[in-house]
Amino acid sequence: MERQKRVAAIHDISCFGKCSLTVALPILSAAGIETSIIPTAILSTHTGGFENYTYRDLTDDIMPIVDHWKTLDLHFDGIYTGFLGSFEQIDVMKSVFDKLKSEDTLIFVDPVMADNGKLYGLFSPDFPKGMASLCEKADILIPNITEATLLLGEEFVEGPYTKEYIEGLLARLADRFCSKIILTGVYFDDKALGAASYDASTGEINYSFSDRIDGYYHGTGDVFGSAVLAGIMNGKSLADSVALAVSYTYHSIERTKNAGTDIRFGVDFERGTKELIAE
Ligand code: PXL
Repeated sequence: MERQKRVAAIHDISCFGKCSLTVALPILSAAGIETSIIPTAILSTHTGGFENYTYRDLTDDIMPIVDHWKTLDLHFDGIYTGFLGSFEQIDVMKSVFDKLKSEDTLIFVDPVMADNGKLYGLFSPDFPKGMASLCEKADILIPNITEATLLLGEEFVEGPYTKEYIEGLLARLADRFCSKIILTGVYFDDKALGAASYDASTGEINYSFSDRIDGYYHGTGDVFGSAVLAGIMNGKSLADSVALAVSYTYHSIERTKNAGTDIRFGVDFERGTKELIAE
C-alpha cells in the first residue's frame, strides 16, 4: 500500500455552522488523508449571518504548536490555510510555512476574506494586501472572484462573466502569485456555476460546472477547497480534482436544499463522502 499522505490544516474552529476546520478535517480524513490541525481561533459560530458569536483568538498558540511538532520530525505533504483571524496571523503563517515545509510540501492557500463583491465585515481594508503577501508563498491558490480582484487590486466585476475576463484573471493571478490557480464562483449564464483552473506551467485551462442552486449556502468554499485538496493528495490532476470538488459540493448543497435546512447552518457534506474515494 502507498504511504499515507499527511496534511496540516490551519483554519479557525467555528463550533456550530460547518465551515473551516469542522469541514476540512472530516473531508480530508474521509478521503484517506492523515490530517493534523492548527486552530487559529475558536468561535461559537461562523460570522456569516449569526450575531453575538464568541471569538477567542489563538495567535499565541500557533508557533508553540509548530515548534513542538518540529521536535517530532514530521513530514507534511500539504499545508492548507483558510480563514485567518487577524492581520498578525498572516505573518505567523509565513513562519509556519518556513518551519513545516519540506521540498515536496504543497502549500494550498484559500485567501478567505470576501464574497459577492464585499470584504467580510471583520477584516480591515488593508487585509487584502497582507493576504496577497501570503499568497505569494502558495503553490496552489484558490480564490473566489471577489478575492481574486482584491488580491490584484482590481475593481470587482459583477457576473455573468466572459471567458476572456476569467482567463485574463487567471493569467494575472498566476503572473503575480503562483503557477496553479483555481478560481471559484465562475458563471457565464444564470444556469450553471462552477470553477476554472489554470496551470501556467503547461498553459492548460479547464472549467467544471454544475447546475446553479439558488441561495448562499455557508461553508461551501471550505467544502470545495477541502475536496480539491483531497483529490490532489490522492493523485488526481488539478482539473480532475476540481471536477470532483464541483460535483461533491453540488451534491452537498442539493441534499441541504432538499432538507430545507437554514442556509447559515452549513451543507450536508457528510452523507456524500463516498464520492471522495470513488475511482
Ligand atoms: O467559510 C469561511 C469562514 C471561515 N471561518 C469563519 C467565517 C467564514 C466566513 O464567513 O466567518 C469564522
